[in-house]
Amino acid sequence: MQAAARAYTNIALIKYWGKKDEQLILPMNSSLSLTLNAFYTETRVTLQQSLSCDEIIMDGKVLSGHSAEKIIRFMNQVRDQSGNRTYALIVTNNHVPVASGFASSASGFAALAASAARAYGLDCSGVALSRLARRGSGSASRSIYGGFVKWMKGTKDEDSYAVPIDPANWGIRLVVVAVNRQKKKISSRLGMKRTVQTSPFYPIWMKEAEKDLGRMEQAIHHHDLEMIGEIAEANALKMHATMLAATPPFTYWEEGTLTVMRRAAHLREQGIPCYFTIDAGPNVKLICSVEHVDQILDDLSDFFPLEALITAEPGPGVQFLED
Ligand code: 2P0
Repeated sequence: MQAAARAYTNIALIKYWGKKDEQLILPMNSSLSLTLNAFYTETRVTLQQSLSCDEIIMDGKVLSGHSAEKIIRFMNQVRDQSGNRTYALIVTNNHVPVASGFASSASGFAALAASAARAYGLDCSGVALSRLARRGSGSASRSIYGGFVKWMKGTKDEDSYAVPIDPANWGIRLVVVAVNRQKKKISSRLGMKRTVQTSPFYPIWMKEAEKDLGRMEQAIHHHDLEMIGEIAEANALKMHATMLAATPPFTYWEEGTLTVMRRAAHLREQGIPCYFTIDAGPNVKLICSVEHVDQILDDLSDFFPLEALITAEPGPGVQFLED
């Protein structure tokens, strides 16, 4: 009647941007990510007969409002699937480096899916957990596994889930540059909806994303870091281009975002392979090889405080925690 799990966040190299089904969280395009060891969430779910609603404690504080509603909607699905109507105490803690600016729905819903599935006696296979995590947040479907992970868009609830494709244990690193830690004004959910509905670039994005995915799988297969970086950078730019063409237009980029993009180009001119990717926010992640991390940090430290620079290694998949 209780279970706990830890899940790590992931960064998409081929982005998920747009939903075909908002209720089931089925994506318009398949995506591919790298799970990271630097940021994780631990969640314990305890069923309690005495409760008249779910009680959620996040990072030591009682959670209310929109974030709580999202979790309660998710828990209602867990109760529907299990046939057990008991409410739960949900205690969740995010382990993110101070000042990183990261609060991740990917690690959050992956940890919640695993702990809730076990506590309510649901199927805890990788496929089942990935499908369940997806119902909380699309990117969470990928955090069930470690290393490089592909989320196959599928056509319905049953066949839209992630699969591991490579352990990523051959020296790839991500240098995360925290440009701004404020909560963003346009959520990913809203941003992708607006883009799907209004951006004339959106149909092109879907075609390009599928092409990029195929090429990325080849690059990963060959452990070709430069190819991985080039494809990831181009894919991120295409996703951000869809937003500039939306009505009303928007961008998540800030001045600091552009600074990091330019440093990546500069570092490449110096012969250091270093490529950026950017999610629905101003922060930038630089894809590189372990042997170039120090040179990259050295370059960036002229522009950003050291606490804004976090080096992440590939991380593992979801883990159940014992008492
Ligand atoms: C990704 N992002 O693939 C993309 C790239 C942001 C940009 O997945 O609405 O929080 O909960 O399914 O998973 C962020 O979107 O969105 C995201 P929902 P989610 O990582």
